[in-house]
Parts: sequence; structure tokens; C-alpha cells
Amino acid sequence: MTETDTTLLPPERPDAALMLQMYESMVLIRRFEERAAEEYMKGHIGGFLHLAIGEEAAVVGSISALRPDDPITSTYREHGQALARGSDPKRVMAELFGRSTGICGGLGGSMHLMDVERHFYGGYGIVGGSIPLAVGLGFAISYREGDSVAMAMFGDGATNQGVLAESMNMAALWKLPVIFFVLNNHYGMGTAIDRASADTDLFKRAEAHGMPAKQLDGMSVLAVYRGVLEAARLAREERQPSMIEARAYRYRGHSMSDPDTTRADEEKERWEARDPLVTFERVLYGEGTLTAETAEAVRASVETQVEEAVAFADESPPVPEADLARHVYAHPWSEDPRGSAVVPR
Ligand SMILES: Cc1ncc(C[n+]2csc(CCOP(=O)(O)OP(=O)(O)O)c2C)c(N)n1
Ligand SMILES: [Mg+2]
Repeated sequence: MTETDTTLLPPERPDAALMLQMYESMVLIRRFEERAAEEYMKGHIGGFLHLAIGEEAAVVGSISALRPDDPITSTYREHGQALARGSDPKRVMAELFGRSTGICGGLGGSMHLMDVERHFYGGYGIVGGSIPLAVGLGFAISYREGDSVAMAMFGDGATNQGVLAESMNMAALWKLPVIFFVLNNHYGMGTAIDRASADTDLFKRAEAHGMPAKQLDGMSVLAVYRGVLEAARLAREERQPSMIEARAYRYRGHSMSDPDTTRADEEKERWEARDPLVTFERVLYGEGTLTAETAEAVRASVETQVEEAVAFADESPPVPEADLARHVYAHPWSEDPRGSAVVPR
């Protein structure tokens, strides 16, 4: 928790180009989600919409420390993961709108983004669902004698699901290249972590499996970057799985339908005072990587990207009704045995 932004030494310190890329990625995620919230309120986005505003450092820091071919899995709060991996913001926004041009053809929506080409193996609605899938990906890497690393991203709420212990045990026993990355935003829906977990130091869960673990300041993109870089090295070079706990905060309610009236203003203000974008900007200004002009150019470019994404989504056609049951059944049949009106083709 005490790691500062300025103590990174080479080769842990990202070069100036990567730092700027990380900064732009964080600004993009923030603006993309703010605009998604507006579009949700206008009724353009249906279903659920979970925003990760406030968590950008944890998302970008971790993903930037991986290779682009290292597979990752995540929860339903995963717009940032897709964007940080380089998915086209237009196609991500179109997915939120449920349009056929979306990254999953509009059939997944906000909670089920997936971009296999970029080794992003999905958003999952089941709490803890992302964890065993990443272990499976880690097993596949190991079986094929590859050198990539799988990262499971999940929330604090998932740490009390039995599947975490099962998955960690298997990864440790079989020496699989897996990183268990818990984004501890201190709440599972409206329940504070200390009302749900007997021990709120989540990284300690790794100890039972003989696994190294670190607790990091999840509001610092560089602290997260460094922690995950080391975890990736352990997994890649030593087949040693590990756990990272990034401590952060989501500024908004659980989802757009949560008015977020139970968390104390004082608590929110305390976290917002350490906003990951502002603190990273300070570091970048301090070392001259960012100037006021570059920052302005980044913001302007992001604004254009997000507006183009909204326009693209808005102009895209909806998913044709006939396609709604596609991918639901493995084998199409001509007659639905249950007599349902939806007959997959
Ligand atoms: C197995 C399961 N149980 C309950 C739920 C309902 N549920 C959805 S999100 C959520 C909270 C999860 O919190 P956390 O893992 O901390 O992730 P966060 O939403 O904070 O990112 C719950 C209980 C679910 N989706 N799946
Ligand atoms: Mg949480």
C-alpha cells in the first residue's frame, strides 16, 4: 500500500511511450464510461451497465504489464479491460447498444464482452466465473508448452466463493502460469467488505496454497504495473502462479440501477481525492513525460474516439430477431421439441 510512483527502477519502469499509452487508455476508459452512463439514461443501452470509474489504474496497470497474447478473463465490469486490450471503442459501444456491429454481434451486451483475437476471453456475470476459466487457459498454455500467462480478474466479492480456493489449489499443484488478480473495490454490490469477509486482507488467501501474493495500491497505475510485471515473470519463467490484490474504489453504485445512497460521502471523497488519473498526471508532469499540450491533445483525441463510438453504435442496425437464439444451442434443429416460438437456425 505504501508503494510510491517514483520508486520504479528499470526494467520495471515503463518507458515514456508506454506511460503515455497507459495514460491515454485510462482517459479513454473514463470518458467511454461517462458517455455510456449518459446513453444508458437516454434508454439507448438496455440490461445492466456496471461502471468501473475510479478503477482505471488497476485495469490499465495490470493489462499493460502483460503481453498482448496473455489471455485474460474478467467480470461483468469489463469495458475497461476490452479497451485496455485495444478492442475498437466503436464496436464495444455498439455491443453495449445491442447492435449487430458490436464486438459480440450485439448478443453479449455490456456484461459479456469478449475479443478472442486480443486474447480477452470474456466478461462473466457469475461472480467467480472468470477464475476457473483462467486456470483452464493456464492449463492449456502449460499443456502446449507455451510461454504466455493467463490472468483471472475478479472482485473482492468473488474471494468467498469456493471456486477461488479450488482454482488456486489446482494452479499451485500443477504449477500453472496463472495470475489471480483481485480488484478489491471494498464492496460487493452494497455490502462493505468487512461485513462479508472475516479477513479483509484478501491477498492472504494465497498463503493457504503456498502461493506468493502482493497487496498493492490499486489507485496507482505504476504500483499495479510493477506488481503484475513481477507476477507475470514468475508465471512465465518459473511456472509459479501468484495472487495480486489491488485496492481501489468504484465511484459509482454497483450498476446504473443502484442509486448508491448507502456509502458515506466522506468515504467517497477520501478515495476520489486520490483519483488515479489525477495522480498519474502529476507523475507524468513531474518527470516531463506529459505537457499541458499533450494532455489536451490526448483528451481531444479521446473525446473524438468516444463521440465516434456513440455515433457508430447509434447508426448501427439492431440484432435481427432471427439471430437472437444463435449461439444458444450447439446444434440447430428444425423443430423445437418444447414448442417454443424461438427456433434456432
Ligand atoms: C454466483 C453469484 N452470486 C451472486 C451474484 C449476484 N451478484 C452480482 S455482482 C455481485 C457483487 C460482486 O462483487 P465483487 O466481486 O466485489 O465485484 P464488483 O461488482 O465490486 O466489481 C453479486 C453478489 C452473481 N452474479 N453470481
Ligand atoms: Mg467489489
